[in-house]
Amino acid sequence: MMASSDRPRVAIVGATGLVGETFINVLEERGFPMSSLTLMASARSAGKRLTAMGDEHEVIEATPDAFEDIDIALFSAGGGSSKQLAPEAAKRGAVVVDNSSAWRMEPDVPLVVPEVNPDDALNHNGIIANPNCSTIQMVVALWPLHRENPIKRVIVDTYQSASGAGRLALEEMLEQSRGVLNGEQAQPSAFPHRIAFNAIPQIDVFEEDDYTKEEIKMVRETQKIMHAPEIAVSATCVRIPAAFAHSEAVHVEFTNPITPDEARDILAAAPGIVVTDNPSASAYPMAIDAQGRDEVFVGRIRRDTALDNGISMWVVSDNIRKGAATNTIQIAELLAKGAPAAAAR
Ligand code: L14
Repeated sequence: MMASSDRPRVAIVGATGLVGETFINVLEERGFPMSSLTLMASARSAGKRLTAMGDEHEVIEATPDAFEDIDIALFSAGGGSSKQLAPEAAKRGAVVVDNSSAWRMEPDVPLVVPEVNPDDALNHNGIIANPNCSTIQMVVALWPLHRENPIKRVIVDTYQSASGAGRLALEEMLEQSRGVLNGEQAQPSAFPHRIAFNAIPQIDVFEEDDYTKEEIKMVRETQKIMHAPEIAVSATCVRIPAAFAHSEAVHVEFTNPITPDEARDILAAAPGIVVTDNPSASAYPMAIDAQGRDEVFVGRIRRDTALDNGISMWVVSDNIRKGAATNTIQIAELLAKGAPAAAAR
């Protein structure tokens, strides 16, 4: 890694994707201190030209040797390339912040949400994982509550936007919606069924006990990020035809009594959260308002009638920004600040 006074040389792997494109925008918006930016993608996308920081960049193929002169590599090119290339980049001295699920549950890979466990980012061996989008927005809301009143159990149902499955999936949802309105037959490809005017209770593949991989990720990643394996978590993840931002109905059981007003005050004071909660004015978070924003929006905060010491809430955030690009770049900012453990590598 570079001397802490130097600005890092940054690479984006998967630069042509939805998250890759947002990496560029977020780096630019936040004025991320870097000395160079290299855009990489698979051989298929290499040679494309993209504008970043006001300059035209040619996208180069991500190969092991391409990481020779890179200090921080932001990966969002799918699990396969992360599995293969992240160790190659790390071997060449780069610190990888990886958006895929390939490394998240490895014991020596920190899984970081800066509002929750920033110190974990300093303790890496060259790879840091960015959590799943649905997990990130949930733990941003759970953590400040858990610190005041330990959480025993979380039951969450998600309403996830089409963009989570990538650019082609987003286009499929939009095209299919137009087609269905015109009386055409839908041809599902990115999703297991027609997504237009539907709700699909499957995200990713099915695994043990008939839970999907997305649901299992929410359980395990939440426990790892919060350092709380004792919290029981159950998730049902559902795809809906929203374009951007995931919404979640979160039901939380606490150890001790807590009132909705107490929960609202804790959340309103917590970093990265905006509370929008005025039922009489029909004011609550919605996907269309969260799109393009970096915060986690929380509302519908109320007593959960089915739990002891229970609170129910509605949590919304842009899955491509806080759920992916922004969180990854917040992690890179922790590194660029000259994190002691990172500098000692
Ligand atoms: O684990 O399809 O990072 O909405 C994020 C997007 C899992 C699937 C992850 C989706 C993926 C999810």
